[in-house]
Amino acid sequence: MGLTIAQKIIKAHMISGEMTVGSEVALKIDQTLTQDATGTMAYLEFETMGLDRVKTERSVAYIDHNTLQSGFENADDHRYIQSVCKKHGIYFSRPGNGICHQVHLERFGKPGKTLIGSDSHTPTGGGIGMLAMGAGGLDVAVAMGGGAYYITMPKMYKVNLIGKLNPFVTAKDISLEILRILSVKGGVGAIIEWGGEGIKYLSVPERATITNMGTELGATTSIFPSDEITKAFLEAEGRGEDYIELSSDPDAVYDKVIDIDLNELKPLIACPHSPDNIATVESLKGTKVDQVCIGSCTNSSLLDMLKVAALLKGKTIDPSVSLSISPGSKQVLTMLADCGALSDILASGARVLECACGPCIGMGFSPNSAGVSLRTFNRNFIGRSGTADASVYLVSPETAVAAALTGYITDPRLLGNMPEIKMPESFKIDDSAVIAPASEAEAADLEVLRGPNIKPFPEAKPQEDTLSAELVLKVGDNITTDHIMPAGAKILPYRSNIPHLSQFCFGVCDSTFPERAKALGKSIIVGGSNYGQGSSREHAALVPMYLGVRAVITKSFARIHIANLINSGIMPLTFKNADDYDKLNQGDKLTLTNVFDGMDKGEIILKNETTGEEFTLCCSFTERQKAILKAGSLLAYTKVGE
Ligand code: MIC
Ligand code: SF4
Repeated sequence: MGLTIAQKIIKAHMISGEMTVGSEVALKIDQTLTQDATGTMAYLEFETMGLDRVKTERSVAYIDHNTLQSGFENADDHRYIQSVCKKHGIYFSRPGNGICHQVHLERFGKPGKTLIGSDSHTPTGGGIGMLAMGAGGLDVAVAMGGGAYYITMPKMYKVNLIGKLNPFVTAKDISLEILRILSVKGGVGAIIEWGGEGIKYLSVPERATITNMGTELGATTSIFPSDEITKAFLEAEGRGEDYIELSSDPDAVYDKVIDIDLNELKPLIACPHSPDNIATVESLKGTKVDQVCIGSCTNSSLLDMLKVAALLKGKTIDPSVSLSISPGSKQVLTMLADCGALSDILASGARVLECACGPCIGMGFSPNSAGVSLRTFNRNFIGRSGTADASVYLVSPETAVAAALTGYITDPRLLGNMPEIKMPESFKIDDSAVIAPASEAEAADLEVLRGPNIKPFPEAKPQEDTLSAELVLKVGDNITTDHIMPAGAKILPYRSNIPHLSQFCFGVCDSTFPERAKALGKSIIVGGSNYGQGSSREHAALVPMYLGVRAVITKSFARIHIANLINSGIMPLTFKNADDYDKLNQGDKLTLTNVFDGMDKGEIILKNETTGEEFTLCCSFTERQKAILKAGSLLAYTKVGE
């Protein structure tokens, strides 16, 4: 039987396990990336495990999320990360050099290699044929130390692109179309391979937009073949030697095949507050817009920015709209400046922000009260922009420009002819903002610089055979890690200070949660389906653990979050019968007995002491996961194993 692209890479990197859907496989990881919002914790974990030099082929630490320095906290964390990188063999991409995924694609990614990153949009690397996955910081720390990365062997989906996109219809619209078809949980447990005739018209940045947003489907990752287009991109980056050809076998077998006819596709828009709440732009025409943001790891490539500049050239944005543009990398910004496109952007009245995540994670540029914001980003979860009552819509750069010019949601096809964009044959290469680590000999004497914002890890408690605890919080379907552990300018600087962060846990759902959970000392959370979707932030597990949460019971979980829960010693359990969800209420006293025996059997009995009812909960822990839960956390387990 033939293999898919992902199966070929998995096979070449498999340390143990079997390529049977649902079973655990351990993978050798070639490259890692971190960003600063998850990185500080990941490097603290790396140090705690007593690891010395990284064992990967390439590990890079990016500073792109917490670039707002309104106090000492972020600056101290940057300094910590820079010093830890120098000592332990990690390349350090300075603030201003760009968004991790954009820079990694430009400078470091390689087809056929494995990459894990402490950021959920790491699958951006799938645009050049990498097996690139988001992971919790602790898993990235382990991989940096040479340890395996464990995944549940996913199903294989194939999306065939038929035909060619019409003008003003873009890769972003393809991403929104697949979200319309599959929803935010439609990709859970699957790797999505993109193919068909239509891919030959898609450049690497366009492919990367699609694999980036595959994260919103809940997919393990998304991947394109590595072909002549990949080769041309790598050559333009001066990295022709990194190219290898990669495609699926003609007789590869897929669990699901979806066709998308590009000729039929229209400009699409994701409405508040979920990336799969899709409508056509046409159907929302005339909606007043207050703010437009162009950038983020989804749409900040040179190609995106040149299109935006060409559409803005000679025009002025509507006086009622505030427009921000964040180029994805220093390379993009420099090339925009060199060719004059940056002047066209500035002349239109846009505000140019630094090459960073910025508004995407609520680090500045929050909309006005009840404002409407159109963003080329990948997430529009409630409150993420920093304004609780804002309505955020996700669109392509072309649709964003149409709104900035008119002040209303406008079909970009009404902008006239799409100017022809010529991509340069080679990109401007300047890696001076990437600082190489010290040699092993020099590293021994180097000091790691820590600021006062770095607080000790919360101590995890081993799971017990009987768990009696109160149901402290009951939430619904599709709870994101932004609900569990919000981000934004006021909270993000405290990513290395769990006690401080804990005050904001579940703030958008119930601001009394932290206090109530702390008072109980031991508690259980109940959720609906796809619990923990979105960001990879392990803080969404570490903080509940700090607050005493011992188990989370749901209809289903998102992939990265379930791993983060186990790593933090919290038991993820699912209802055997989904209707039992309705039989539990906040405040109920719950007991799980014979937990250890139940872990082995895959079924644990839950007794609701308040109502007297009993239900069966399911779990499928591997031996390694059971040992982690019994030790209390992955860190404790790793130490025990020493
Ligand atoms: C996000 O887009 O939500 C983030 C911020 O990049 C996160 C990482 C984080 O929370 O630090 C992600 O996608 O994993
Ligand atoms: Fe940064 Fe936004 Fe991309 Fe997350 S989704 S990495 S916050 S640009």
